[in-house]
Amino acid sequence: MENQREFIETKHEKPWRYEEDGLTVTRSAAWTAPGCHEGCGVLMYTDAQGKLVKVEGDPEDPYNQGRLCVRCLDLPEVVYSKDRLMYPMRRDKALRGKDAWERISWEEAIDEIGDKLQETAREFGPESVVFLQGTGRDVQTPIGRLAWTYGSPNYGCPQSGIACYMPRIAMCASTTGSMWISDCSQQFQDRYDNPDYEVPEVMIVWGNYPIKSNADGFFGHWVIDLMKRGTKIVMADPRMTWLGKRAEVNMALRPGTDALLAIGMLQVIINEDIYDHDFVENWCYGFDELKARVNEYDLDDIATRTWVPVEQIKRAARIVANAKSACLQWGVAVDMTKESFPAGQALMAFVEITGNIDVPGGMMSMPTFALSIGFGLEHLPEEQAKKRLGLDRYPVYGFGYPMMQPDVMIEAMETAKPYEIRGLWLQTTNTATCMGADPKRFMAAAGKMDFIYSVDLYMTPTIMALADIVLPALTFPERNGLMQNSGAQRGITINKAIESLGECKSDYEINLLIGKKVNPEAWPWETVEDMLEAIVGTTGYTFDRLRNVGPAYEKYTYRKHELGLWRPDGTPGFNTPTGKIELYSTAFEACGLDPLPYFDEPDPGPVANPDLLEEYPLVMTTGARNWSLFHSEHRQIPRLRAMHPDPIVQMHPDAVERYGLHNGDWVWVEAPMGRFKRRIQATREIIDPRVVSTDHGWWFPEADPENLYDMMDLNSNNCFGWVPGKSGFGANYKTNLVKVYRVAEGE
Ligand SMILES: Nc1nc2c(c(=O)[nH]1)N[C@H]1C(S)=C(S)[C@@H](COP(=O)(O)OP(=O)(O)OC[C@H]3O[C@@H](n4cnc5c(=O)[nH]c(N)nc54)[C@H](O)[C@@H]3O)O[C@H]1N2
Ligand SMILES: Nc1nc2c(c(=O)[nH]1)N[C@H]1C(S)=C(S)[C@@H](COP(=O)(O)OP(=O)(O)OC[C@H]3O[C@@H](n4cnc5c(=O)[nH]c(N)nc54)[C@H](O)[C@@H]3O)O[C@H]1N2
Ligand SMILES: [Mo]
Repeated sequence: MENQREFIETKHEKPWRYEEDGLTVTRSAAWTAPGCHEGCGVLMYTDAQGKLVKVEGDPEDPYNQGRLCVRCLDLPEVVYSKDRLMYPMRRDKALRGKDAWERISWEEAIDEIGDKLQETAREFGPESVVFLQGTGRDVQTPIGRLAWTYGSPNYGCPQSGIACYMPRIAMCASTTGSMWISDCSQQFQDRYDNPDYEVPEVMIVWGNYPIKSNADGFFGHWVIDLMKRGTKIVMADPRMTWLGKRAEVNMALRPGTDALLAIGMLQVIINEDIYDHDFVENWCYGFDELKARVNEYDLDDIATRTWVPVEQIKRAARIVANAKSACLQWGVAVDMTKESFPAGQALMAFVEITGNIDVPGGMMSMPTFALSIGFGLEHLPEEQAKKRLGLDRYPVYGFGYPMMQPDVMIEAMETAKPYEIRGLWLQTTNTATCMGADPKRFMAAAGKMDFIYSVDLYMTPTIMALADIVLPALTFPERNGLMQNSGAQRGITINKAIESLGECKSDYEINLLIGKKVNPEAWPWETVEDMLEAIVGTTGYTFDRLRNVGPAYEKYTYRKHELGLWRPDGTPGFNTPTGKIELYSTAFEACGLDPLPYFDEPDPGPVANPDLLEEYPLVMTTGARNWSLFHSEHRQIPRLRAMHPDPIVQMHPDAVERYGLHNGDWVWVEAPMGRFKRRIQATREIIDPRVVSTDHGWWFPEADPENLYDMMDLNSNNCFGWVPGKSGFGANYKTNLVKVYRVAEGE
């Protein structure tokens, strides 16, 4: 196969497996399970019995350079947890919600699933089965493949508006032809020492807390590396944080007003004429329209609504625009505002009109190493592809990622329109506890399904409530795998260090077994290793070679638009209809959407619903990540749980006092739609007295399974409906109106 790609490899002193002080060390990459977005280089230490005893960061890996988070350091507790699922189990459909599982063999499980899928395809069409995953994990590759090779176009995430990363990706892809991330030298094997690299003068950290979340292939400690090298931080976060304290400015905006604040900053940058004229004239489309649009807003009104003083908005805008280089490190808060597209557009415009695209220390494009999302899509017949849920209502879903629209999915489950949905495949998602909005509605809709199958490591409230068969998956030390997508920038193998526990199988193997039942031609491999070889082979590597020389970095070229490297015809520019970065989006216009950034007041919110304020006086944001828990995971891991033992709601001490409450009280947090329990964590000045911030994904694995481990009382998503933005992307998971009151005795 022709392969013109150029890779730079990592030099290792030792082979990928070696002996040290009586232990065997296996070099690998840490990616799920347990959940994580990273692929940090790790060294796994096993003893003479083959037991995993210790995990350390790999100092030779350029990505994390020896550093590692607590969830990896505590990996042996996760791998050997007594709560892990150990064999396949089945439950009578009539007993959903009851702890009435029977152990079955793999053969029975795979036969039953395979037969049911085939029968359903014959009777209702394969589109009647929906294949759902949670957040991005390396094992998502075979999930999409299973859906498409079965013939279903309905693969995706059960999260309203796919309000995680996809809105940013879809927006960037539509307006620039690529996805852009902060340049922290992660694309270079020699990192900060690379001669082409320059440290950004300013990093804008917006709706993201990278130090704790390390999201989407971005290692949070890079921000600190950069600060040590002189980078200044400009932040927008309703809470004051460790990083916020060290920033030039932290704009403590009202949750959900991101688009408005960004429009305010753009107005300053444009009206003070501190943007990059040259870049705008040569490479951007629609600047005059953008200028006119942002000037429709009044800066004083922006300050009043966002709660950020005019002087602070001006200061932040000037720091960004006057910097030699600036990058945008943005997070899920941008997707979790319902109108996430215009919010993202306004934010990207900072780095676009200041000429920070594809320059050192600015925004870099995100290449992938090998085949990732879309692996197997060619097997989906065209007439099936057209049936993807949501394509007709939200045509922008036709650009880029082939995922179905989840809010249309839940409607289809309820109404059988545009066609019947008969079954769910849940792999790597605890939907009712975490990803889905309005768990009552999701569970009622799922209750109508003819069958629900799930693959997980642990019993979860979702599986206990809904599944008919559950299959036990492997953690990453027990299997091989490949880091290939996310913000990876590099290829690296995941290497098995220990034998698998119980009867658990890897997600890849499970899908290979089922794939062979439903479409054997599309799953020609005998083993998972053959499949991985096929994937890695598209780069010219073999698995074994990559294991020895990885991570392998594809040569990165800056200023690709000047060199004609984006467009299929080789002319300079970007891969968009106008050949330029579209500040005014012709793609959105073609889809009937507003082509320019705008702001819609969050609803419920204090400005949209002043009538609600008397009863629900506080603005709530949710989900800010903590060190030891990944979404709904890790609650059953003693040391990690000890770091964050209870679900919390953070409140300013004045607010705690105003409502007659105390630090540590158990309270109900109640929105117009529903309520959930939390413990008060009274903060100092880190949070505005008008705002509360709470964590998500809670259940108590120690509680009664048949009460769904108390999940319904603990679920912050009782307060959020399935209500996406106008584009079908984005949902308000991070803004609502609530009241807080003490839990009564016995409740
Ligand atoms: N209110 C509120 N809700 C939110 C958020 C928020 O900020 N606020 N954040 C949202 C976001 S951004 C996301 S991405 C979603 C995440 O939602 P999910 O991805 O659904 O997250 P989890 O609840 O951790 O569910 C993952 C399940 O997969 C299992 N698992 C982990 N690794 C593997 C694996 O390798 N194989 C298999 N088979 N199973 C595995 C875990 O044990 C767990 O039960 O939650 C969303 N929910
Ligand atoms: N430990 C751990 N790491 C994780 C996860 C996890 O569950 N645990 N989840 C992973 C996943 S799937 C994701 S998507 C990422 C998400 O990770 P991030 O993108 O970092 O998102 P959050 O931690 O939810 O919130 C980041 C910051 O946004 C602030 N914020 C809250 N509301 C708003 C708002 O309206 N506007 C603005 N500008 N800021 C706001 C919060 O105060 C918080 O400090 O983390 C990933 N990493
Ligand atoms: Mo996410």
